Amino acid sequence: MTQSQSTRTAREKADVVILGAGPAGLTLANLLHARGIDCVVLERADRAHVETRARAGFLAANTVRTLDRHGLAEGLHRRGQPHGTCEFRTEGGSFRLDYARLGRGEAHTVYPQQDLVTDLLAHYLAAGGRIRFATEALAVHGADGPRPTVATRDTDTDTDTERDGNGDGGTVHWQARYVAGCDGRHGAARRSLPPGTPRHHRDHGISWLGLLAQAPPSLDAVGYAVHRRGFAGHMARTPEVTRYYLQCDRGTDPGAWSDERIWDELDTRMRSADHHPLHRGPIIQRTVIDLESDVIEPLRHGSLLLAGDAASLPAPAAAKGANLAVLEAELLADALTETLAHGDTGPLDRYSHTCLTHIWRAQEFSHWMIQLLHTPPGPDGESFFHESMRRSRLDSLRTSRAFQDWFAESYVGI
Ligand code: RFL
Repeated sequence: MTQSQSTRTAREKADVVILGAGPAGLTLANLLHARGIDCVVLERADRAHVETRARAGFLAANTVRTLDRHGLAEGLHRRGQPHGTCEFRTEGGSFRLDYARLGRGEAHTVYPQQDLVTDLLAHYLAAGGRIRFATEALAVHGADGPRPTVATRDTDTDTDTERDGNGDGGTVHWQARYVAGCDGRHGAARRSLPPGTPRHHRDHGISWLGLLAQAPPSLDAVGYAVHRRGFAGHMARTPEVTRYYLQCDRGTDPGAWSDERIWDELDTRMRSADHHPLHRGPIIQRTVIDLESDVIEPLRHGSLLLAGDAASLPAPAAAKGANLAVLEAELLADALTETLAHGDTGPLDRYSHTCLTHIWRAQEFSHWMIQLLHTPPGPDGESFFHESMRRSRLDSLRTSRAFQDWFAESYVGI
């Protein structure tokens, strides 16, 4: 470090330093703060960005129960919508599954992720919780010892309102007893893992155009269209905004898809002519999502613990990521509380193993959904084989009550 850098270096402290203000980081922060554990959240983006980042929407019954247990579900109950039906549209016809009446009889609640994050943040700040926006974690050092540090830098030197000073753009080193890596798959926590840490990764070779339309939902169900031109999906978000997906070629430029082309393609794959037309409106978000899955194993490296997308990325075909994030945040909060408040390190020692059991089940179902919904890229022969298996699976799903119960339990379960 040069002399000029060292003069701009400051030090701060918290027992638990949480990287990232997504569903994982903010759930964890709320729980720890409520139990009197000294913690701080460091978030790279500014508050407005965090509160408007549209991603998930389908929250599992277990997620709602978890948030309820800690008084964090008020907004969700006020504005979220219960949801328990999905509709498959295929070459051979369409069928519906009222999954909330199958399996364990559990439904989803549809509540946009940015609203959940806004609620969690408001609750945390109202309770006096500490957070630093526009603060990027660069690296976690010393995680193999009892005093890890996190090196950070300001990403917005003009906005000091959410920080306690240090607005000079210099480096701040946070000293902690534990660091919770909740900063997603491209965050500093993953980058700070020891070289050689196993990352089990699968690229499914499939891409989606992920779309948000300023238009009401077109059907009162999740829509899964299996079509020879590729998969198309429909998922409610709010009465005014609906999420759609279109399978597309890898490397597609989202800007090359006009609104009209998107709606025409959605109408074709969703077989609107056989049902009813989709409610059209301006496309307000279009991104290409390459379907990839990965799991870091173990989730604990000394005093650095991973949760949410930083721990495991399930491809979004089964709506598991935000649900796992909340589940892991609660497990981590319990484990850190036991350790820091009562000196019992047992739950922290078991944290990784406990989470991985849930993570691999979610990964397995997400993989199953990907195979159900897509024609994989590959030689014709393999595709024919896959097509036939997929048709057979859809048949089982349409006709077998036992299969439907399994589907419902896996679809909503976490
Ligand atoms: P997040 O939400 O990505 O938050 C991470 C936060 O960390 C910050 N950050 C940093 N901060 C400090 N220093 C750094 N170096 C940092 N690097 C990053 C980021 O700015 C951010 O604020 O992770 P978290 O909390 O683990 O939550 C995971 C969920 O966001 C994710 O799994 C879900 O969105 C996945 N997902 C869905 N999950 C569901 O359970 N149900 C759904 O319906 C659902 N739909 C979806 C989805 C993901 C999607 N995309 C974007 C692929 C739909 C889509 C389109």
